[in-house]
Amino acid sequence: MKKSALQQARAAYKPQLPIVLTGGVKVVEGQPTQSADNQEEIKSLFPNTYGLPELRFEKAPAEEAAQPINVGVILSGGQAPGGHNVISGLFDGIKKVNRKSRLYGFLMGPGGLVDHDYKELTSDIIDEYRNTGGFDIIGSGRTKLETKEQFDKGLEILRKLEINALVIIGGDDSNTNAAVLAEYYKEIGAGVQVIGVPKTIDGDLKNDVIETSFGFDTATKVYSEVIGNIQRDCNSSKKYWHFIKLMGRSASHIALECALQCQPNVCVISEEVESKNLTLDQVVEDIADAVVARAADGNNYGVVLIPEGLIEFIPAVKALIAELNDLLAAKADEFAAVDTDCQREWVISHLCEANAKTYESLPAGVARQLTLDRDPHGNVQVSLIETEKLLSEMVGKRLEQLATEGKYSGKYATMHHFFGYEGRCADPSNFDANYCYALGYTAACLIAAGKTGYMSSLRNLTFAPVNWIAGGIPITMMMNMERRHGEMKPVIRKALVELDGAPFIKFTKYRDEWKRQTCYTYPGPIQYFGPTEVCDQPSLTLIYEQKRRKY
Ligand code: FBP
Repeated sequence: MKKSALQQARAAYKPQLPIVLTGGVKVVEGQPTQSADNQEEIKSLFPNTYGLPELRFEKAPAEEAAQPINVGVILSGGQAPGGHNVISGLFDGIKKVNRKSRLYGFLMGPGGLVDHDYKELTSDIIDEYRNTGGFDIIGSGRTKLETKEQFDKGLEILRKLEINALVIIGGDDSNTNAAVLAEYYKEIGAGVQVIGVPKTIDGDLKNDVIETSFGFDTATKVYSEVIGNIQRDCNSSKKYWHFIKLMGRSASHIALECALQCQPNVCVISEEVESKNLTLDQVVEDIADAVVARAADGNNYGVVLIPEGLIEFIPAVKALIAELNDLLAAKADEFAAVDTDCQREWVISHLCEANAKTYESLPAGVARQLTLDRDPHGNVQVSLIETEKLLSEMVGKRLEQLATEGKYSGKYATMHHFFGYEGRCADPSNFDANYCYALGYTAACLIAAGKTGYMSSLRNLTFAPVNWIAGGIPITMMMNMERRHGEMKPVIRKALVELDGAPFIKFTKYRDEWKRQTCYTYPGPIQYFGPTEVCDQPSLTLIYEQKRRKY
């Protein structure tokens, strides 16, 4: 396959490992842990893997293990830059334990395990994918691993290939499944360990012990580059308001990071909308304010960032979605049998009065999207809702009204964008290339230490990689009980933007200035070669959250 000049140069990049992982390691155990909430329920659901201690690796003399370890790996859910480096770190890690160790990749996500669809990943294959973006080495998928039948079917192939451990690279839902699988295999004495790796561009798989998920850094840098380019274009022609929707599912971490990087005129943060109990009209009013104020200064242009999950956070819509989730779970067959043209009426007639009213008030396309298929984890597919168009149209209507009242006399022309898929498979930034390789290598060390039910962890991430702290975090420690598909389930708690957190506070300090004035910054493309302050900066979110100096 023909390789670009950058691909060739990047193939030679050697990810930096934390110093503790450069020889042999020994495990240091911390105190027993507790789940994030609902401790009694989680403990009873995970009797074999609850309460495990946090683990930290320390340097020890290197020696080859007597037995090879065979490992299976699964890429689960949406793509995130750096997945290939997790796999190459895992490969190098298990080969370091014993050179006869083997790595098998299950194809197209968790479904590959159940369907026995796999390929062995040899050094020739791995070398083709080092430091590249994408998940194409084995593909990814969103099959939810949840039933005993699936686990048992998976065990058949794991036994056949003499696999000792399975590594699941995924987001909060996939790591929840990793914990359930680890518990089940431990309970039945299957002799298969399960280790999770925190992946998602959305940045919502993080907590006190997991500093960030991989892929967030690269994806937000890609989006910030293009937002910066749009801002420059907008500031040159001075004739459009650009409405840019950004991926990120429920949480607004991506939008917030891009706002900190680019200083747009407006950035809506869903978590704030929810906490202030704002209606859609109030969100529109706030954007219209910016348009009016800038028009008064002669600036009929601007940039608005919108997180893709916004609609779910408008309290009235949130209540509607919760009822729809339960309704569609309970009456799935009845709903499916209703003629498409009559589905709207069917839904309205089955909702409580308040939710029926909200449903009727939404534009038909948006309302319909809320009733369409969830992903296998029960999430509304928010990336399919065109919130950027919805908001820009509503702002347009509000401006017409203000014009008739003599309060606005500017010009309002709009452009719409959705940035999501553009960033998910970019070549990983140096940060993600190093982080991912170290996550994979750490997973190999956890397996070699005989651990199961753990998530691979690196901390101290705002420092240079040599100083990162490697170890394992019990997955049950991150869990609580939540309602899914109409039932209470144990899940990893999703990290939303904290309104008292440092990144949001930083944003609120400057946003009024950015709203009226033109304060755009232009982050430019990711740089792989050059001075460290250009190439190796972690995300601003991570820097502000860790409240530490840049390195
Ligand atoms: P994960 O949560 O699996 O990492 O996926 C993230 C994401 O990119 C979201 O930001 C987006 O809403 C969703 O995937 C899109 O899903 P799909 O790839 O199935 O279109």
